[in-house]
Amino acid sequence: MRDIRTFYINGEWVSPAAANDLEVINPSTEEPCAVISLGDQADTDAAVAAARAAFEPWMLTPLATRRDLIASILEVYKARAEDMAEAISLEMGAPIDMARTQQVGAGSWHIDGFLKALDTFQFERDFTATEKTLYEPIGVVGMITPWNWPMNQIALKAIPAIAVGCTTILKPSEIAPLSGHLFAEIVHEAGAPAGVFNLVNGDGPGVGSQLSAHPDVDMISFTGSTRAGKLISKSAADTLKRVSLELGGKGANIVFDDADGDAIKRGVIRCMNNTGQSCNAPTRMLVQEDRYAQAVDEAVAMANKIATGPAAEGGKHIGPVVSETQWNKIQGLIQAGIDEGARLVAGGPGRPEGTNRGYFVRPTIFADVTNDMTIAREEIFGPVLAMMPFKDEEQAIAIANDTPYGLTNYIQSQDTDRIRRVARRLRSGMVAANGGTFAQGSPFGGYKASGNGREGGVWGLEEFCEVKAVAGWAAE
Ligand code: TXE
Repeated sequence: MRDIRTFYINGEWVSPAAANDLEVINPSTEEPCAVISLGDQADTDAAVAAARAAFEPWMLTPLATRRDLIASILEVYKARAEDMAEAISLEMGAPIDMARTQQVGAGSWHIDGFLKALDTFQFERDFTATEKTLYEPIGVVGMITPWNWPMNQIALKAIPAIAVGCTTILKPSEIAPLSGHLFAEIVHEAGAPAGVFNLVNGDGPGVGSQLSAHPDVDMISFTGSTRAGKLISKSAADTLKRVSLELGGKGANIVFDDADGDAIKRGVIRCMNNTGQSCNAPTRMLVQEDRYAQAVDEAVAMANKIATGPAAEGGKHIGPVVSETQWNKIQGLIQAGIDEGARLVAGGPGRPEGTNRGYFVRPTIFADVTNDMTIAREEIFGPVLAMMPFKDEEQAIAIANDTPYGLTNYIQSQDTDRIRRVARRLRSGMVAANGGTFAQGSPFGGYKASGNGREGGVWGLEEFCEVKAVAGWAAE
């Protein structure tokens, strides 16, 4: 059992103002694996004060020095990769091999992407011969992160914020706080000046809303549920701080009748990856009528091959979902699918056969889903795929866009003109065709209820900047 009941404030590990312990549960075993403290207003205030005091000196630190710090963070991050993989698999259930390659790998890839973006980012731009635009750090940034890609989500906020000259306070998810603790150790070891990065553990209604409402915090960067995103925006409203939100999704994967032979298999794997706990998962598979029956058979065969198992075991299985709350939510949605008349073709309610401990969910597929059903509308955040047929391009676009969300959509077709036509009409921040993967530094973020702002690369750096226009910079 790891005891991490300390916060990282002003360059030091400190005890919380008052004791308020919370056990962290290992989702593979349902046993406690760590204990943290939940902070209160005094802890939040101390962290904000440290970040405020550090802001101006850090803002005025030369870019080369800030870049050096990010480069050292990346070095230490890589050296601690195995510690991170263990922590992530313990706190949120990612199988150890997947935690190493994908969870930890995503973080280092993004940090490296920010280093490259820093080399090209223009902090001072000539607007006219006499006017300059200056990109300046917004100030003190509160970062509220979730549990599904815990280390990556911290890196995607803390690295660009620190790189452009902001100072930061992290409140990681209280159910997966090990990554945040490790990240603070990494930043400390890399030599960050006191106050540039601070960590306070806490829950949403406590430290989360205290940061959001804090008059001395200039910006909140949040990743999590649309529900919490709305609450944060309301808490932040009175102080008019900037709020950037990376929220849920309900991605459509449109499979046209000319899709390649691996399209269905690829779609199922992508949906189930990380046990379905990714905001950009393709959770609605729309298949053109002529291919639909065969696609259902292929999807079922694929889902039945996906094994579930404990996070500590090596292999390509999927792990448990993160918590009992999430397990119950997913079970409720599977039952809603059955009750509303979708055809259950793989998996279903309950735990996988032979499992009686751990928050494991059977890889589940529903066919003949209609887009008004609960399982087509709500983000399930588990290994559950909803399949539905469509007639033509117009109908596919209409179904794909008929959702409050707008994060990522997918297109499978051999017809380049069609890919371009459909991609232009999908209302989402990202569209991936034929298994195409996004390049390092590309913008990550959503339309509609999936949030605002963009993370990654130069977009991620800009996110934490104010823009200042200076007239008379040069003599007329
Ligand atoms: O998220 P919450 P939960 C979605 C997904 C999942 C659902 C619920 O659909 O099933 O959210 O997950 C903090 N003020 N995503 O309940 O509550 C909280 O402490 C300030 C999508 O675990 O959003 C934690 O640090 N902060 C997603 C963080 O928000 C608040 C990732 C996430 O918790 C707060 C995770 C408040 N009032 C879940 N309430 C994605 N976009 O990738 C909570 N928090």
